Amino acid sequence: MERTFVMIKPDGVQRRLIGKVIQRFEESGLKIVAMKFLSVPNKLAEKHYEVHKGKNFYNGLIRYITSGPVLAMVLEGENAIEKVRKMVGATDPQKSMAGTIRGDFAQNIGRNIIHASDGKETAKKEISLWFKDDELINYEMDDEKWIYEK
Ligand code: IDP
Ligand code: MG
Repeated sequence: MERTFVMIKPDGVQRRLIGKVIQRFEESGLKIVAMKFLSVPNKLAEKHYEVHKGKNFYNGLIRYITSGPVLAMVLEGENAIEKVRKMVGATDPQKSMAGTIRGDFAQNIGRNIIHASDGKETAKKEISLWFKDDELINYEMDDEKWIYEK
């Protein structure tokens, strides 16, 4: 099992898309192991997007992500990192496939409603940046034997 960090960005919250987005993850069989609704402090935003520092969209990106509350979560499942990235779709909603979250709910690269970790290293880093160890809940889902071959 693998864990990944996912965040519904301020535009996703403002557009009341939280329920629809989470429904997709739940229905796919992914398990929620942590969740938190928060206003992102500047420092956290800067750490989260540290790799983009210096790029022309960086300042706008920090303003965007701190512009209103976000829903941060950790999802767990088989191959969860890649699975969630596929469900989220390409960074630019003009290029994301229909059927993906960005493809279905977004129009513009600067307002693409959701974040998801892009690899094992970033997932590990982002989960520990956004959540304390004791905020990650270990538990069994009763339908796991129907989701996975066990
Ligand atoms: P990702 O979110 O799909 O991993 P990244 O390339 O890591 O995409 O970029 C992080 C975020 O920065 C994007 O989700 C988007 O919000 C923003 N971003 C990336 N490229 C641009 C751009 O060219 N203009 C405006 N915002 C951008
Ligand atoms: Mg990224």
